[in-house]
Amino acid sequence: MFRAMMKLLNRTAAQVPTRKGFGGWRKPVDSPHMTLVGAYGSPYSIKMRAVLRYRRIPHRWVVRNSSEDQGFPEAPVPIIPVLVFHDGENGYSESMVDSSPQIMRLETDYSERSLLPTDPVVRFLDHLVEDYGDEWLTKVMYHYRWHHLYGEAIAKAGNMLPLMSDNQMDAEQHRAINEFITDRQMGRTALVGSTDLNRDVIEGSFVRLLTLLEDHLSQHQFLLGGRPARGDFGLFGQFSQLFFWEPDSSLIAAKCSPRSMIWAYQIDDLSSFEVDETKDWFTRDGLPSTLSALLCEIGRTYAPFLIANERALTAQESELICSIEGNEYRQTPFPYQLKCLNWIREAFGQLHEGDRKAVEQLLDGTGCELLLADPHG
Ligand SMILES: N[C@@H](CCC(=O)N[C@@H](CS)C(=O)NCC(=O)O)C(=O)O
Repeated sequence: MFRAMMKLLNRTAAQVPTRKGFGGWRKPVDSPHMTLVGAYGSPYSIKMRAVLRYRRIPHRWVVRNSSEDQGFPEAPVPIIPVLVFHDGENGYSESMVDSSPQIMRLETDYSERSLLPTDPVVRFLDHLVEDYGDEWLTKVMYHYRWHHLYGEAIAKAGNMLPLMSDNQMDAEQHRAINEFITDRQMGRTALVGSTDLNRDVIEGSFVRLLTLLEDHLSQHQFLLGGRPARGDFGLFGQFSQLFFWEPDSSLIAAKCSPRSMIWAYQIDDLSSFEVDETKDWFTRDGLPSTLSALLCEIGRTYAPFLIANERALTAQESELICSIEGNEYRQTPFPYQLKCLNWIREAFGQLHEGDRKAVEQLLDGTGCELLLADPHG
């Protein structure tokens, strides 16, 4: 074994057989349909890269501010990831932001390997799970990266994030950007809810989630059944950071839910996963109790938060206050998350009456039923 390895290592590049060398033929690489501009440390970017890989949509991955990040149409707001559509003639037709609308746009443009469960009721639940991942778990992610208690995590993120766009950056610039990013991000922890007051709520929700996922994943390959759905990617995006970057949360995850960590490695690149019609998504009549446990967790944390956020924004208050698991939770209200709540209500409103009834029954007692109530009705 050792000798075989040494032999391989000693070969010069010219001696290494290539596909061309064997057959005199090289398979053409599909020209990309789109470019995803993102960053390794951005949960939503890693989420979208995983979606493109699973859906087998030919794409380019470009790191924001790297030398390749040039000439793309400007996005409506300066956030990542940006999905840039190619026009088929070496140009670009459009740039769009926000991962959930990006996913839905891909659903209208491509039909193979869809992320939308066939049963409309389960499809609605999947929307809720994705949104919880995107908007609640991001608090957990930000907390374990930037909360003042986690010094090693802060040092790690500060050191690594600047290099993503230029790994040959000189030391002086590296130091300056490290300082800039660290100050800026630590100054924003309260904005997303990572404060001393909210610490128990945020950390408790992470551990409960891991525990229930461990149970779920011991029986099911994906969150919504035998093939991946939007919810898998929503949770995975934040987990890609919490599990594989942040030192403290990664240790907690390995201890509480090793299966979640392996599942996250799988979601990152499902390009070779074959969809098997006999292993489909769940249907409304076959939901396992472990999925209900996830819905209850969403109802314990994200639902009261969303409602309090709406209340505070409507009353033009500068702070939202709610009770989560008996603890007081406070944060500055967030207009984007009111949009999320309205998208949930819109999706619910678009269901046929029988499906709405089924969703109501399934969510009854989970805490998520709060989200369905029409505030004006
Ligand atoms: N709702 C967006 C969120 C995207 C987002 O917040 N991106 C962050 C990085 S992960 C960002 O670019 N923030 C801008 C900033 O920090 O200035 C999505 O689903 O993609």
